[in-house]
This record gives sequence, C-alpha cells and structure tokens, in this order.
Amino acid sequence: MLNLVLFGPPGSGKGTQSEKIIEKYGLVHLSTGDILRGEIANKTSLGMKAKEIMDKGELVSDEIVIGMIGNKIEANKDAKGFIFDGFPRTVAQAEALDKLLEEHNEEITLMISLEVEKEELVKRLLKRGEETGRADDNLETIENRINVYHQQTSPVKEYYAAQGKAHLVDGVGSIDDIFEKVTDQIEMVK
Ligand code: B4P
Repeated sequence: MLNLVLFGPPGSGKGTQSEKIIEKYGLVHLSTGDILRGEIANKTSLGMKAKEIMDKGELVSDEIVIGMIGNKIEANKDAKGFIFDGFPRTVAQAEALDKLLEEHNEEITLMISLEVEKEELVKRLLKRGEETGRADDNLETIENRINVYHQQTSPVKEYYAAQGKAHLVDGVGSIDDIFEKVTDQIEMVK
C-alpha cells in the first residue's frame, strides 16, 4: 500500500494537490475537513458540534476525528493506499494513525509538507471565502486557524521527521509545478 500524509497549514494546497494525486495513483482520499463538512451539511449531531468549533478555527477533538478515520480505514480494506489530507493535525492523532495502520500491518509511506508563508495563505483563503462563501474562510477565523496550526499541528512535522518520512515541498507556484514536485517525492518511495 502507498499511504501518504499531505501536510501543511490551512490554505497550503492540501485539498488541491490531493485531487491530482488521487487521479494519478488511485488512492482513497481521507480528508477530515471534507468528512466534517459532510456531517454539517447533513445536519447530524456531530456536524452541529463540529460547526461551532470549525467556525472559530479551532480543532475538533482528537477522539472524534480518530474515530472517523478508523471507520474509513476499516471500510476500505482493499484500497491501493490512502491519502490523509488534513489529518493528523496533532501528535496524538499521528500516534493513533500509526496504531490504526499497524493493526492492518500497514504504515505511513511518506509525509509531504507543503511549505507556504502566512501572507500567501491569507490571500488564498480570503479569495476562496469570496468565491465559495465557506464559513471559516474569513479574516478572523483564518488568523486563528494559522495560530492553531503553529501551536498544535506543526509538531506533527517533527514526529514524521523523526521517522525519516517527512519531505518538504515548496507550495508556492503553479498547481501543476507543485504537483510535479510532489510526484517526484512519491516516485522515490513507490
Ligand atoms: P480543512 O478542510 O483541512 O481545511 P484547510 O486546512 O483550510 O485546507 P484545504 O485543504 O481546504 O485548502 P487548500 O489548502 O487545498 O480543515 C478545516 C477545519 O476542519 C479545521 O480548521 C478544523 O476545525 C477542522 N478539522 C479538519 N481536520 C481536522 C483534524 N484532523 N483534527 C481536528 N480538526 C480538524 O486550498 C486553499 C485555497 O488555496 C483553495 O482555494 C485553492 O484553490 C487555493 N490554492 C491551492 N493551491 C494553490 C496554488 N498553488 N496557488 C494559488 N492558490 C492555490
């Protein structure tokens, strides 16, 4: 199996690059953000709880997102591999993911971190907010999401670096050029 973690701050292009990776490699896409937005759209009780947290730019509890990912891995046992997009976002989530994969004799193959500076992130997310009306793409929430990233999520990079699996890719430039750099990294471990 090819199991990729696509990592980076909000707006770094994780969702955008995931779509292209899935198309090329036929992996199952697991985006915790997309799953949570699906729960919100369906007005489930989990969705209602998550909406309040996401609108503030905070992280949904580890327990909830780990449970969601566990169910999806279980439901896709015959997959060629997974792309984890926006997950793990805390070291506790990263440890839980290793355990979940271990239960299936699997492991993370590679972690790709899309490196983009704050000014560019804010610009991209404000633009998406204007174009799509996504509730958490407003200036106040974006600022908090970026702070939360630095406080709670960036240590995940060191977690994978310690395993020798973290690879940094410059996330500024055209989507196709970034994709080429991402695929270069994938081809090296495939
Ligand atoms: P996510 O849905 O993961 O959203 P995100 O971090 O903003 O990134 P996204 O993938 O959507 O955007 P992308 O960078 O592709 O999370 C949303 C919220 O859900 C979190 O704040 C949290 O509350 C909750 N959540 C999710 N996962 C969780 C977890 N594991 N634990 C706890 N809580 C969790 O793209 C952004 C924009 O940039 C797009 O408009 C795109 O078109 C543009 N773009 C992309 N590449 C570009 C490029 N090269 N140049 C110019 N623009 C580009």
